[in-house]
Amino acid sequence: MTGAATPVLAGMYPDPSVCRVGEDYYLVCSSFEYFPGVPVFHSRDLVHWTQLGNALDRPSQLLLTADTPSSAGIYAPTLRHHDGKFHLIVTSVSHGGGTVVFTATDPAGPWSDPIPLPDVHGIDPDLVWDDDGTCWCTMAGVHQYRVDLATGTVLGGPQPLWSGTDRAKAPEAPHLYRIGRFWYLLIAEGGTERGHAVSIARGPAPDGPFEPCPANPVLTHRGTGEPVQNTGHADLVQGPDGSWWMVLLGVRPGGGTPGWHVLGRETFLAPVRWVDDWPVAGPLTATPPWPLRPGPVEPDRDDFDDSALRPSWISVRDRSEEHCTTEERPGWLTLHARGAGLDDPSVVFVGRRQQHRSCRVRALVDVERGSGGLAVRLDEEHHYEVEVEAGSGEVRVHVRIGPLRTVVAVQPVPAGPVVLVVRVDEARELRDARSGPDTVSFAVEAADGTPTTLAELDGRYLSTEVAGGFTGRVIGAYAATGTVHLDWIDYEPLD
Ligand code: 6LW
Repeated sequence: MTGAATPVLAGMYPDPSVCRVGEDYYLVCSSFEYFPGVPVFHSRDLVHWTQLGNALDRPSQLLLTADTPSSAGIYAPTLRHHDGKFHLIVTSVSHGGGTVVFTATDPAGPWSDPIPLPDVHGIDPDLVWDDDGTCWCTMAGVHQYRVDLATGTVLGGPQPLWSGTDRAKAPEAPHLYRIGRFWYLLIAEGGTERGHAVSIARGPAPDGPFEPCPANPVLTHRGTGEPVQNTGHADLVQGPDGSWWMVLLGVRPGGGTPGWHVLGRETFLAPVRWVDDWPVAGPLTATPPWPLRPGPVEPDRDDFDDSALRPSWISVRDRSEEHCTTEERPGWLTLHARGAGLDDPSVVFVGRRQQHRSCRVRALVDVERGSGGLAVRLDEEHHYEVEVEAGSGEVRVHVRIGPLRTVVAVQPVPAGPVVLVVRVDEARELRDARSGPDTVSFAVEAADGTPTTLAELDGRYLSTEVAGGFTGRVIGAYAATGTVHLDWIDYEPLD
């Protein structure tokens, strides 16, 4: 049975971890080189998610510098609620960050300063407590520690645990649960690419011994025609009706072969039923059997009338008031460049995840001096942008694909504010097996709103398969030199 191709959290929201507190659900994702980091969501139905904030929203929590490679930074989190407090554990894979815990009484924040666990090594940390209060921290690999979170010290371990199916690579994303009479160890294996899978084992205690499920993997789309691929990295949770579900990551490749995914790894939902105390998972769905309870949704337009930026806006590695402010020109977002464009890790950029296969982003941009505009970013080596250069009175479309840099369009543009447009159109008809996933086009609007298309570009070069790494597209405004003001920015789904 082919599952739904609808994520419950579209766009680059990978490595989901979910926990339930009463009728409320909370979910967090990896955030890599982006600041603020670790988006925190709330839901009442596991389908509609409203972003509450970002757990790591100040430099003392999140060390990202120009030396932090793209797709490094903050890897897979686990979110758990214990003894009246939320616990978030992540791996900061750069600058010796290692395993770090944050706590909060309110998931909307503020979150604590980091509690490092310097002797806990690896990625994909999981937390669980047993009945006597012992805290078990299980890592990709799979190995396990007993830890004291208050002091960040290791009380025992590391000890190896069941590490997945013979010959399967990358046993990771472990999560431990006490369900009924068993302790269950859920893992991802096969790697986060097309071979990704979810497998499980069970045992009498949090440290095993574990026996693998005879039906492993309990969920995978490898080798299938499913529109969602790379499914894995799951976390289990009980639905409002007491049934069991999992959130997990997947991708939606587009185009011909081998397929390119541009939105990053997204979060999907799947039912779990129990047979002989083993889970049977799938198919993916976005319509669980209980009444849906949509929460507040961000409007398509942001006119920057609030002093604080919405939590969905992310920047590359940091965001200081000196370079990014809504105070300087009330009702506008002002970006002061560091003199670095999108090829540089310290570019001044404010963007949001592309969440739809087809969409249009428009912004009223006033390049007071210098240069800047609207960009579609995968990383420093893969981005397309439409840029106004105030000195020359020109608008240009820049293309960066790996070692190649070029300008594909140049056109005069009147001084003062101008509407710039980025449009992404999913490839509906494939020319042949080599067709890319979409077209990314750029335009500038005349004063009467008439758009002039400047360039139409193949979107495959802004995909994870081409760029590599773990992220997906982010669309937003940047200042390469000088000062750029934005009056408003619209994100319009066209799916
Ligand atoms: C994450 C690992 C993975 O730590 O990719 O999906 C890594 N699997 O579990 C980065 O997202």
